[in-house]
Amino acid sequence: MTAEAAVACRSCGGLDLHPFLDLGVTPLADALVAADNLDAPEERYPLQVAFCPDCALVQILEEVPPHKLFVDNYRYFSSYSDAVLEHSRRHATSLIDTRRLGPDSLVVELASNDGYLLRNFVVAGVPVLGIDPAPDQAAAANAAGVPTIDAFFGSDVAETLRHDGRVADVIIANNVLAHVPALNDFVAGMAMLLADDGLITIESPYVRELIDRVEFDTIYHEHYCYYSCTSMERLLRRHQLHLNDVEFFPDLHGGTLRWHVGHHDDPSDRVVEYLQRERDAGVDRFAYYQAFAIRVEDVADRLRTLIGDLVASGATVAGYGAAAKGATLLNYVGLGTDLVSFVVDRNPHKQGRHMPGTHQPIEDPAVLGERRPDYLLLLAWNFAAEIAAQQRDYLAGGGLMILPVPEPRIMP
Ligand code: JHZ
Ligand code: ZN
Repeated sequence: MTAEAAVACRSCGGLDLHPFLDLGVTPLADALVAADNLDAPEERYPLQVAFCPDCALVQILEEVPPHKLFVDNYRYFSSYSDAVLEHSRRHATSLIDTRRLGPDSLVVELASNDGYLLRNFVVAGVPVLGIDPAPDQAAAANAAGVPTIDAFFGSDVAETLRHDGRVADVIIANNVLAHVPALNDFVAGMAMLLADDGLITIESPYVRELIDRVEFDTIYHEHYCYYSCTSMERLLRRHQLHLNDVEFFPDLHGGTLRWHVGHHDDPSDRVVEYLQRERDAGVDRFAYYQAFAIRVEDVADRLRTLIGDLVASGATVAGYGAAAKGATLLNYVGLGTDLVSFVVDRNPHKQGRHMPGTHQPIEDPAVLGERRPDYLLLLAWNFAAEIAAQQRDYLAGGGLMILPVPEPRIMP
């Protein structure tokens, strides 16, 4: 199966992309397989990561059409993670305070999913608009009282909204810029929709953490791009937008940055510091990425050996979290149902289906009580603390958890 292979950088258009990691030809990470479809061939696409020396953006070469990823096969609902809900509630509360938002304001969220974040503004009486292309999630948001347009955002949507007299005081773009192939059109749309004195906040996993903590499993076809402050700043500047502050959340999705962006140019000391530290570390040069493939292979080998040895000694292993990153991990490491027999996930939209490629059945976490696997491989390792707290009984009964990255180990 081949889709478009990108030859030009999605940000600067540079033609000198340097590949540094090849994860093979893999199924789409969220294309969970229905039980009656297990014999049908799955669509598979190359998964190769490259660095652009012209603007420092890390990106995959393949360009699977977004419709296939976010409309046909998307079962990710943000509301199934308590840590995400709490992080979002705090974000909303702080925006309401610092931006003095009220009944005359407008908060727009791009990729608003099931309304997990915007509902905090709704209860505070602040008008909101969600925009999300995933039909089931947009419908769930509307049903929950969060007005949501079911569409891909871009300059055309921004223009229509502007034409209707809608201007955003705050635009929130959490975990969406990684998911956008037409990056410049998307950022142009944000610039167009933002009020003169408005604020955009953007959250995305930090590429430095991906590299340093060997989070190779967060690479999949939905994630076209992987950001640093350097690449983000260069992208924004092209659209007369400015990076004015940056915050770091080390535990969120393996290390997330939140960038504060506006029409005016007023960088905080933190922005200046982050950019300087990235230059010092070489995040803007290819050498920084070159050894990554060897480290990924080493982690994969060790995880395969660890689980292979456990199973050979008679132990049973299941996976926790039918996460997109779980699909990359199982497929790249080569963990079939002979090694990891099933996966649990509390999202009912995922239960009853099977992991892409490796085909583990996805069950309700309640089955752990009866089936009691000896080990739980944390495919959603980013929620290790939340899962451990929730699985106290499993742990108290002698069950053990395995963390796959940054190096495979049995917890604690
Ligand atoms: P989770 C998602 O990636 C999707 P994924 C997306 N591509 C993205 O960019 C990142 O998030 C940021 C379940 N779970 O969130 C819920 C439990 O069952 O790490 C999820 O299915 N019980 C937009 O899919 C999965 O695990 C729990 O207690 O890699 C976690 O997936 C918790 C906390 C989660 O991301
Ligand atoms: Zn570039």
